Amino acid sequence: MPDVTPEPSAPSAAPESPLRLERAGAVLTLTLDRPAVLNSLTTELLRALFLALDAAAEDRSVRCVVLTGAGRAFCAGQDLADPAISPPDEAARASGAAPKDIGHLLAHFYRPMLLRLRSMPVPVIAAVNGVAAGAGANLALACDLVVAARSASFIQAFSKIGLVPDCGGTWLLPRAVGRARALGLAMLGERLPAVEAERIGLIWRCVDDAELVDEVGALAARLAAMPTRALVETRRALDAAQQTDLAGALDHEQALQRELGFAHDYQEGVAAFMARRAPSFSDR
Ligand code: LHQ
Repeated sequence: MPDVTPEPSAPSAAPESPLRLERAGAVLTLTLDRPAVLNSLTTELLRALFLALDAAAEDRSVRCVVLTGAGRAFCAGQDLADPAISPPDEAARASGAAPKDIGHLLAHFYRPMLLRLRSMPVPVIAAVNGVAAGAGANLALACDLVVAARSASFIQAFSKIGLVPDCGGTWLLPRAVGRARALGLAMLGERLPAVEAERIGLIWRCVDDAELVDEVGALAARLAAMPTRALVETRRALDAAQQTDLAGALDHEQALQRELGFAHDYQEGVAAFMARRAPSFSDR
C-alpha cells in the first residue's frame, strides 16, 4: 500500500513563485498563486506549471496531483495585462507598433503545458475553488476529475475578447457536453454555475464550499492508493476511443488488458480480493 498519510509539507518553490507546491503523502498539490489578479496566467506561471508537472511525472513517489487556486478564484485565464500579449496602445500603434503574435504564446507555453497535463502518469484532480474563466476554465476541464465548490463557476470568456476557446477547449467541450452545449457555452461566454456544470456533465462533482478541501483531499488519497497505471491507461483508452470504431476500441481494450494482466497490480488486486484483504498497489 503506498504511503498516503498526510505529512507536513516542505516549501518547495521560491516564496515569490506564482505556483505553490505542497506534498501530503503521495499527493502533490499545485496552487496557482496570484490571488490579486484571480490567478491569471503569465508566461512565468505557465512555465512553472509545466516544470512542476514534469517533475511530478518523473517522481515515482507522486501518485496523484491536485490543481487549485489561491484566494477567491481558480483562474481567470490569460493575464490580459501581461506585456507578452497586450495589444499596443493608440500612441504605440500610431508610431507603427504591431500587435503581438499571441500564437507564439500558445505554441511555446500553453501547448506544452496542456499536453504535459493530459499525459501525466498519475491522475490529476482540479479543485475549482472559485471562478474559472477562459484558459482557466479549460485548464480545469483538462484534468481527469473536476470537483468544484458550489460558489465556483465556469466562463468560456474568449468570445468577449474576439478569440476562440483555447487551452484545449475546442477539443474538450464538445466531448464533454456535446456540440450544442459546447457552442452555447463558447459563443455566449456566459457564467455557468458549478451546480449547472455538474448537471450537464461538464464536471465530476459540485460540493459545498466548506467541504471542497476535505472532499478533494479524501478523493486524492483514494486515487493515490489505487492502481495508478490502470487509471492512466483508462484515460488514454477513453481519449483514443473517440477516434476509432467499436472494433478498434475492442482491439485497444484487449491489448491493454493483456499488458495489465501481466503487471503487479492485477495480480495483487485479484490476490487481495481472494484473500479478503486490502490490496497494496504499486505500479506507476
Ligand atoms: C485580471 C484578469 C485577467 C488580468 C481578472 N488578466 N487581470 C490566450 C493567449 C493569448 C491571449 C489571450 O487569451 C488567451 C486565453 C484566455 O484565457 S482568453 C480569456 C482571458 N480571460 C478573460 O477574459 C477573463 C477576464 N476576467 C473577467 O472577466 C473577470 O475578472 C471574472 C469574470 C473572471 C471575475 O470577475 P470579478 O469577480 O468581478 O473580478 P474582477 O473582474 O473585479 O477581477 C479582480 C481583479 O483581477 C481585477 O483587478 P483590480 O486591480 O481591478 O482588482 C481584474 O482586473 C483582475 N483580473 N481577470 N484575465
